[in-house]
Amino acid sequence: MSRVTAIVFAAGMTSIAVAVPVLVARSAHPAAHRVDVSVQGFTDGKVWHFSPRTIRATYGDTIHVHFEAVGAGHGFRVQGENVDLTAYPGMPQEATLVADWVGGKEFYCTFDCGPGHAQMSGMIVVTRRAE
Ligand SMILES: [Cu+2]
Repeated sequence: MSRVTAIVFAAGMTSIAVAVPVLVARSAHPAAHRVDVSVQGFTDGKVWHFSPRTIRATYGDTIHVHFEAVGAGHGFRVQGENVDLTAYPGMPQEATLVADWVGGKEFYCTFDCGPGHAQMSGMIVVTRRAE
């Protein structure tokens, strides 16, 4: 091995030695999580509401929604997302969506469940993933 070849080889090995730990450290960043949320739409005679009213996730998370209707049929649609469920008492529904935005997106009832129907909304709040 000539001296020049040895220097080039050494420089190459050094850059690999630097690059590999950086790449490993990068992939060790917190991975996206699965957020499981059980949402209930309530019609209890006085109050129409979702529980919880706020779903929190971090950017990139997969949100798995288990949606149950209590007291009457209820809908669960998420603004701008391909999620549109209708559940009836005893017949829960499931949906999965990826939190690929930062900020709030409203979810709301799409089933005419009674006088409190218009009050039935909530928010999915997605925060930035830490660098
Ligand atoms: Cu409704």
